[in-house]
Amino acid sequence: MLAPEVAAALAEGRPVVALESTVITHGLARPENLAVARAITRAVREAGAVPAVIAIIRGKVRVGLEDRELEALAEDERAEKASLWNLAALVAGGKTAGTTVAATAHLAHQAGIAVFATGGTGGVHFSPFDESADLPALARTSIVVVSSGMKSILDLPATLERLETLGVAVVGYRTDRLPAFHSPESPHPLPARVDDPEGVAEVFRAQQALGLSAAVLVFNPVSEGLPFDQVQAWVEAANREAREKGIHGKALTPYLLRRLAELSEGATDRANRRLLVENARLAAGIATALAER
Ligand code: PSU
Ligand code: MN
Repeated sequence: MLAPEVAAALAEGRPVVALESTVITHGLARPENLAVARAITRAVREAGAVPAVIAIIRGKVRVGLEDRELEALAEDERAEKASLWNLAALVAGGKTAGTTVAATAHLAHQAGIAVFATGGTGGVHFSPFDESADLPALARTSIVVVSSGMKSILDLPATLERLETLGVAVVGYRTDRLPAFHSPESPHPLPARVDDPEGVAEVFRAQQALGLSAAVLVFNPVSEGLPFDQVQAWVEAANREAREKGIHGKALTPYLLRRLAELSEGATDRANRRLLVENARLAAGIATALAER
């Protein structure tokens, strides 16, 4: 299950960063997804940590993929999306799947990895009763998760309220407000702020010393993002179109992301790629800070 390189780093107390794979199988279009996946793993290495892409390959939990396995996963159009409600069945059935934040956080923690980078987490949708399993998973998994906010198609204030209810530790990285994925700033205030990787490591150590088992969710704003109001307007337009065309369920997110890319003439895709690399780099810094004591 553990790649030899990852196992060796963990055994020696060297920094390791877990990476989710639903962004590769479902979040980005082919063949751009492979280039981005490679850019993310490279960013982790350049920042001095070992990348561990987590995925389900033919029924096996894999923590750390070789480049040719990453390539096969990125090209696999039949790869499924593993969250917690189908993870065991995918493993038992010998399937191949990208893992969501919920599944990746669980598997990373099980493997002994303390830091995990993603683009955006799931959250509370506008349609009633559609809430990501990412939220309760973060509530019970002791791990640092670096993201640039929730997917821009979500109900942001409702998601923040839910994080508070669930007791997930939330910190802004060099920001007092919730970043909104493609956009570095929303109007929604955060409960805490840290300004360097060592500060995040201190919060995680305090969380553990307090006996709190929830994740520390670090919100890292994208460096060159899009204006918040502009992205919101595109999201509303794309949602309206999806309703008119009767698109819903599993097809909705890919449809919305593709429409956002079209409406923004590729700017949302560029921001997505940038924030994934930046989050990987920050996660490597946090993993290094945690390993240094
Ligand atoms: N954000 C994106 N694209 C994605 C995801 C998040 O911009 O593909 C993925 C993440 O893996 C996240 C998952 O954990 O979607 C949440 O899915 P759901 O809402 O079905 O739980
Ligand atoms: Mn859902």
